[in-house]
Amino acid sequence: MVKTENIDKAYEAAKQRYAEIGVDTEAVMKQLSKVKLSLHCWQGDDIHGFLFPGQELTGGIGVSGNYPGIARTPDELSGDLHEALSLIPGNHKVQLHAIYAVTDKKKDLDELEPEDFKYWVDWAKQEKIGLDMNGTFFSHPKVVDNFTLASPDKSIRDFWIEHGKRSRAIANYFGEELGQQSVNNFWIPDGFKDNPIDKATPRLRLIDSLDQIIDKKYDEKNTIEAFEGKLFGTGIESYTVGSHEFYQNYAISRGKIWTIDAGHFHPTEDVSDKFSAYFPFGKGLMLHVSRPVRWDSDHVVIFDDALIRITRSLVRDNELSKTNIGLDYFDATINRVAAWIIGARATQKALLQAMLAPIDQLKKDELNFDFTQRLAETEELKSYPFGAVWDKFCEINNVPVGLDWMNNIRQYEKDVQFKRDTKNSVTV
Ligand code: RNT
Ligand code: ZN
Repeated sequence: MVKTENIDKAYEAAKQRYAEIGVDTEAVMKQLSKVKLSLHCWQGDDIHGFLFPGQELTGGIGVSGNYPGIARTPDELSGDLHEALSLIPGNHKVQLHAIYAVTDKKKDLDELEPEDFKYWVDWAKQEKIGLDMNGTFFSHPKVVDNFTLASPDKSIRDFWIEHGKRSRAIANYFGEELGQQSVNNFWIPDGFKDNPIDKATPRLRLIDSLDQIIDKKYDEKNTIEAFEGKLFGTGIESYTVGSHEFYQNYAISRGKIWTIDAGHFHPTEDVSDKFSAYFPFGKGLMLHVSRPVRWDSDHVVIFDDALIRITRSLVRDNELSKTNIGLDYFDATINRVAAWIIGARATQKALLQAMLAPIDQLKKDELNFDFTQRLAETEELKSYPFGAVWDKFCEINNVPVGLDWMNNIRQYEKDVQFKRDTKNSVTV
């Protein structure tokens, strides 16, 4: 166990060091406690959901690993989410996918209603958290030849349009019931493995489908739609209908939100450079914080350079209030609850480090073309004692400090996760 007196001593010293450069650690901790992360429910059960047991995962996304303790029921998944939330400082949100509906009779994606999510709303009320939404446009027989909303087949499009409309009614219900806006994220897997002849028409079909979905007006206090592009996916390497430019333009022209998934770009692209180019035109941003590794876009988020660049841009350019930060990755080679905690805590640490900087002073140096000062200062800042402030932040938010949260996980595995009968699991 990390000793309280050591946390406090280190924090007092850190507070002084930051005060010397004009940074108020108390104010920064307050600022950090206001940033909500949206935890992605699908990390807990390898994106299976509850609507279609045994359904194969499609859409070019894949989960590898078979660490014991996967959640198989709504109670197991919500219990695991509760465990994760209790080990992450602050108050957060959870993002659901349509396939996580809890229904008494079998229902298809074009039949879902708000009441099919009552289970989650009741749970969210207990947890005092908000819910975000995602339509599920994959892992379903009506994804035909990698096409959904942009399919040339009208009956396929109509099925998915209806699903999109239903997802909006559900997100609106989340907002109404929980008193905070529910972001409804749209990602579709449509595209071609090999070079298409016609790159234009599928995009026009997608616009038409999306326009039909968003036709009905909902109060934005309750819900707003976000649209997520991708460079490519496995199986659609040559052409993605919903590319980044497509959705950025779509979101701007329709007064909606653009989603940037940090794993969806070419590896040398700096995602953090995109926010300030978008915000003068766009209403808001949804982030899927993820970590690309070679061809995979969904490794567990860690405190790496790409993440630090993202949080620095959000903080320095004052974009946090217009940005919804969600997590999106899946790893079944490690404890799935720990995966949530590692990614969430890494994101918060990166935000904290970005906030612990004399930003106004740095901006002045830049305005004065004092690039020497700017570079020297930003380099020194990297080894300032932000870890001591992070520990204090955990302490005052009543979550374990340092690695202590792993004791909770080891206990939770023993008491809960390892007792689950994996023989009955749909992943076997
Ligand atoms: C896929 C997108 C999408 C999914 C989730 C499960 O490439 O990133 O956000 O990961 O909807
Ligand atoms: Zn994503």
